[in-house]
Amino acid sequence: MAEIVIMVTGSSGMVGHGIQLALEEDKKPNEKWIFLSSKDADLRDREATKLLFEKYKPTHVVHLAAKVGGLFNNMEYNCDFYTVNNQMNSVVLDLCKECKVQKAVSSLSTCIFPDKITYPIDETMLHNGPPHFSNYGYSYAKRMIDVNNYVYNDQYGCQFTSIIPCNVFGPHDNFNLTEGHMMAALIHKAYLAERDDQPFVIWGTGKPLRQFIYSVDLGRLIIWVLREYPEIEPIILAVDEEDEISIRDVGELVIKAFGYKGEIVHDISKSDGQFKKTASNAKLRKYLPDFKFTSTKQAIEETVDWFRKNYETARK
Ligand code: NAP
Ligand code: GFB
Repeated sequence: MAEIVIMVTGSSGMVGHGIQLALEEDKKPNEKWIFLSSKDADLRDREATKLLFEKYKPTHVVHLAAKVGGLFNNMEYNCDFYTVNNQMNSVVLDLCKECKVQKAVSSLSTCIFPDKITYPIDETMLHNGPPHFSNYGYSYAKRMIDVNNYVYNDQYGCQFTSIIPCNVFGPHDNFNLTEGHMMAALIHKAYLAERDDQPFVIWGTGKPLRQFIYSVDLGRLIIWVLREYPEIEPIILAVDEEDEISIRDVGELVIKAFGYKGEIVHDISKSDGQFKKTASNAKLRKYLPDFKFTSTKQAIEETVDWFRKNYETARK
């Protein structure tokens, strides 16, 4: 069987580690996986990135590298989120074309869908209106990946596709209290609340709703998309709609995982961001009707356990 070389950009992050953990029980003898981080090259630099393609000669690319952040980080740096991601994505996908990569899988996000939309969201709605104001920079850069996938296929026959994960969390996330996503930030806050006997503060009202996918489950699904998914159109990788959960309920699962019995405080001076972005995984279920997601409760417990053991070295 022909060897395939899979180059994963942005693999030192949370989702990249999810793939590596998932591969531990799903290796194939003819697959050679190359895991890259920004230390290998700044993917905004075409010449440096071209050297990586020449060195590894990938037949497949999983493009995860991105400037990524939570609501509050996005609100403050929309220009950076747009320019950095747009530069990286253009360089990587054009080199995939130039180096005749057989298949490329990039990542979008359910937060980039139109803000005014009907629910549940599905893959056909991606460009049906402007995204939420809080992260329009990131959203438009990510939507251009989808446009790139179609124009490279139309003109060059490239097989480029993308995944649309809901909110992801897990080991190796960015636990920084202001830059990070909510789940990672709440885990860090609960750690400090327990250690320093201080209140556990949830920003906003706690009423917004989110779907959460565990990074290891997402890793399993990305491996499947790379190996089996045949379409150019993106595919939503989200837990079932009925597993959508409020921020407040997530906070309660987090402090329960720590055994913290102290006070929960809501800082309503902070924004709630999007109220909901309920996404349908019907397309995924059509392909993988029996896929089993890790429960959010169990995934939180495993991530809290990881964070306690790795507090000194975790990104925070
Ligand atoms: P992450 O933990 O922040 O990792 C980001 C990765 O990108 C790191 O490996 C980082 O390398 C690399 N990177 C950043 N800038 C780079 C540059 N200029 N050149 C080369 N590499 C660069 O992010 P993540 O949460 O794993 O997200 C991975 C992908 O999933 C992203 O495309 C993101 O949009 C998508 N996604 C994430 C979520 C979520 O909730 N986290 C939801 C939906 C989609 P260093 O470690 O060397 O800095
Ligand atoms: O994960 P998050 O920052 O981003 O979640 P989004 C924000 C929601 O969690 C808001 C509440 O309702 C916040 O009020 N929240 C409560 C907190 N406590 C905290 C906290 O300590 N930190 C944070 N960050 N939020 C992101 C997009 O939207 O979704 C990104 O901005 C990305 O681009 C990501 O795509 C997946 O889920 O609102």
